[in-house]
Amino acid sequence: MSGELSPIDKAKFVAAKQATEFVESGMKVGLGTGSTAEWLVQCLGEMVREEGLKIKGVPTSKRTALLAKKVGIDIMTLDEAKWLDLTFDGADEFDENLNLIKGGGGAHLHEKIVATASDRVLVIADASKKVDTLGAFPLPVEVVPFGLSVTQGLIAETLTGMDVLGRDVVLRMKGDQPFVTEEGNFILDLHLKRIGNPRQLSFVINQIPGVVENGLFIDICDVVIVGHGDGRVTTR
Ligand code: ABF
Repeated sequence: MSGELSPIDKAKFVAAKQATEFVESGMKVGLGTGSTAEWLVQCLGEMVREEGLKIKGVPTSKRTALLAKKVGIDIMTLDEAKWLDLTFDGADEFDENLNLIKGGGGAHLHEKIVATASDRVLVIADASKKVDTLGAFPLPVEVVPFGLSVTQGLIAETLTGMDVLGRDVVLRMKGDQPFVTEEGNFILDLHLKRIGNPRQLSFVINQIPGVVENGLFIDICDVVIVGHGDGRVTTR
């Protein structure tokens, strides 16, 4: 499956491959979204087809659901599963406390609900996602379309009192239209450059009416499996 890969894809693949060691037959498994999570879904599919692994997957996006079905993984909804043994997902950034920024793919709402309903959350990432301080990657915030400009203004105002370096709040676009999430909402990307207190920021942003969920994952991730371009894997 790994063939001739670029260093970045090799890093994602080896992290995903290593992560499969945490899976056992009979488990209900959350399946994240993004290119790294897709490597994991491919690896799990291979184990289902060739080793008889029996799992039920709960996908966090339509894209992941399609891939899971294609590679032979049985899927169910989170409501059918009720609780999960394990969730695997990617990240846009992680710090030494295993706090994350997610949502670059626009799926962080489902990802956070699924991760919160899991006994363990394993993040798989290439080494470039490790940062000393979160915030270089713009923080995604899912908001309802109603009153968008008011919500946008309230977020910008709230940021003036926060320990951040940048304060631009930008509506995510797809072509000339706003990007729409699977829940029919919009995404505001917060260009903060540095987030001094992620826990406080996450709490404060989620108090604003119109905000559905932000992409900071605080105290949710249990392990990060880091792949490197030379094929090494390290665990944090
Ligand atoms: C999902 O995919 C998102 O939360 C995150 O934004 C993104 C990471 O994508 P990739 O693995 O392609 O870098 O996990």
